[in-house]
Amino acid sequence: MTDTRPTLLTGAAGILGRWLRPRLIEKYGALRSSDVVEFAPALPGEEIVVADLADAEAVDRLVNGVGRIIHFGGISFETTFDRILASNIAGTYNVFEAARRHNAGPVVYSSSNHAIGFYTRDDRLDASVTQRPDSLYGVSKAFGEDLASFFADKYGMDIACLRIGTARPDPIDPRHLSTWQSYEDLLRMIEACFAAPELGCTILYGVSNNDRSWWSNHLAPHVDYHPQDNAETFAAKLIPDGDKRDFTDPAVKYQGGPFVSDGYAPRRR
Ligand code: 15L
Repeated sequence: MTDTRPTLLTGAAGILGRWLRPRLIEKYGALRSSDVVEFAPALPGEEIVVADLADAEAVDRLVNGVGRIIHFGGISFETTFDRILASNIAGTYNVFEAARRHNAGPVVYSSSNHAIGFYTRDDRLDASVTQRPDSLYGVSKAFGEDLASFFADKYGMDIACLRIGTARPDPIDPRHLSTWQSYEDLLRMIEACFAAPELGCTILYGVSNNDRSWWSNHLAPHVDYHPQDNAETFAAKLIPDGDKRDFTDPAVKYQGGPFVSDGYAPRRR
């Protein structure tokens, strides 16, 4: 049966959130949009709620009464552990726990490729690989995935964790030839998650149909995702003379790119 409760989007003032809002309203109707910062104006069919995800009571009020949840809120870059702890670790726990209490969901959660960023560009990954986070930010996403697994196994919740590569209008860096996910394909992935008969805890790679992709979603056939875009269209522009980068540079060697090389200090024997 179709869920007529409003859909909740966290992180609604962010770049992805702003792009998604009108499209989610068009697809699912009433939308409750939330962020820690004020934003305006509300679109027709939209209710805006300013809430700090680290505040469990505020999140409880936010989640009360909603159906589908798109949890894209939190910090999306590397920063101090205190900030990551409040925003991403406590924040994601508060969202999942409120969803459990209020019988809300399914949940689509923005994990990140940085949960597996220490695999190299020669590795080919599916959802069965062990997490290899490349940053405290990546650790928080790995935690969110583990939390999703726990809530699915223990309480029967449906949560899709999207290991989003690089969601942006166009690829602008050679790394993006592997990691890019167009906004339209990201929306297709969200819709496919909500259309799935059951998710349990499903790990998906948020990536377009890139010739140079490192990632496969073959372990999630229950999510009918058919990406339409391919970063290869931009290859001639991004690497006109072929890929001449230094493949021993950690920012190139590892899938997480600059998140790996930031502060990188390998063991010396
Ligand atoms: C992410 O998880 C970040 O939020 C985003 O800003 C990009 O850096 C992206 O990963 C990426 O790896 O390109």
